[in-house]
Amino acid sequence: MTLTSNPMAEPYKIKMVEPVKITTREFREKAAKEAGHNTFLLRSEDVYIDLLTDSGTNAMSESQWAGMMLGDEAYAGSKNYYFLEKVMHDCFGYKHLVPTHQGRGAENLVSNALIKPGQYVPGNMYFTTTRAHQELAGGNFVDVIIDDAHDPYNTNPFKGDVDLKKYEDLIKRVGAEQIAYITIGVTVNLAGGQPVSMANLKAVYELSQKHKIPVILDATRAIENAYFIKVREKGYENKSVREILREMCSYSDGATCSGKKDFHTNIGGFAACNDDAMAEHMRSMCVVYEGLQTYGGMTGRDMEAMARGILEASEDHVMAHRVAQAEYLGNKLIAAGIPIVLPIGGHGVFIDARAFYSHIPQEQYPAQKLANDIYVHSGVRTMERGNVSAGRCKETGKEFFPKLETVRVTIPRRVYTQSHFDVVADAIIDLYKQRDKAKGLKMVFEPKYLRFFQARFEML
Ligand code: PLI
Repeated sequence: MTLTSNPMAEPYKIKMVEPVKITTREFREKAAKEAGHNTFLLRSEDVYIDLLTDSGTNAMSESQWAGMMLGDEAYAGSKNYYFLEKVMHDCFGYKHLVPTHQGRGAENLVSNALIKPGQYVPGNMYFTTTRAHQELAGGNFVDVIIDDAHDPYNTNPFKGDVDLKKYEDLIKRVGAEQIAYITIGVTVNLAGGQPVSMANLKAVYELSQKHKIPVILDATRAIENAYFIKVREKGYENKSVREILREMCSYSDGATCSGKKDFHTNIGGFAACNDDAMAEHMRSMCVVYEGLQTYGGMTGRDMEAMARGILEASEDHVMAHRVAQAEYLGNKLIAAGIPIVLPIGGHGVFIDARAFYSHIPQEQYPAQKLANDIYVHSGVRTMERGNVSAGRCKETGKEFFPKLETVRVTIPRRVYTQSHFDVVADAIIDLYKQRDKAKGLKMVFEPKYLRFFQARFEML
């Protein structure tokens, strides 16, 4: 291993800074009300420390910025596309690359290529945009993650694993030909950033091959997952993150990927696969929805930054630092008795809002309220990942009431330092001491799709 003795010490130095605004509680109360108590509707300039998401909020390196100056902005056949294609092939191993504007563009292409209306799409817990595209294409999502994933305090190191029995039962119940494909999120965002083991990926692939069911990875945070395999799964400790990543992808037929996370970029994504016919279908959809098949909604400079970012992020010490930051924040909260999802995830810390605000029923959106309160208390922005994010059942129209009702304290890459995390931890700990005073919310505006982005609430 090439890790420094303290992985928490930043493996970079700071060359440019962005000032942040410090506001009063009164200011933030007004801002929160105007935003309908939804942190997605706050203005970024009114936020002190922005831990809403790690999506597109990363700091690029000097190499990435230098690469931006080498953008070949040709409509067709940009040299940056061919570089990205080579890097994707070397690191992920898939034969075909279809670039997209971001991850959900790729999800649209894959869903359209593989789903026939009425078919089932099993997955290891849903992700919001992924399930939305599967449903829009006429598919029915079925959760086949292990039960441990729904228990915030279960410390299984690979809580993202697929439950093979649940998967096999689905195959028996509906027939393999009624299953469009299986999606495997690596890592599983809504379970708390939990990884999938190599043994499980291999077993799922073998079972799927037996039944001719394609396996599609959601490779959005696959590099993080590869790092977790390195440090948690026996036999992988001496392999590099890049070697592990290649092996993970070898147990799949294709992938969707948001380029806005692991790759240290601010925009972009791709779909990838090995099958020629699937690639052809996705390319023809790409030109309709994304852009030409050699840019898919990205500029040449975006593709260059992404390719360089993939190479950077897949270095062992880079992921070690990232995971150490999440652990630092998580361990501070655990030490103060704050209920968080265990083990601490890769891209952030997930607070168990049902335990934090145990007096607020789930129909009054405790996680939404906690995200609101953290902002009002400290200027720190986080995100609800619970009942609001889960939405409603397509058939019954009823809310899902997921077991995990969390607030995600998400860590953008290379943006914040240890003292920022101290401020965040202190704010959450302080709020926990006054938790009994909090009241729930009622939803007063609910959009049709992906409601958590735009829903509005009033205080009860
Ligand atoms: O935001 P996109 O369209 O580039 O990617 C969608 C997407 C797909 N899969 C997973 C696991 C995601 O986490 C994801 C986006 N996540 C966001 C925006 C987040 O805040 O986690």
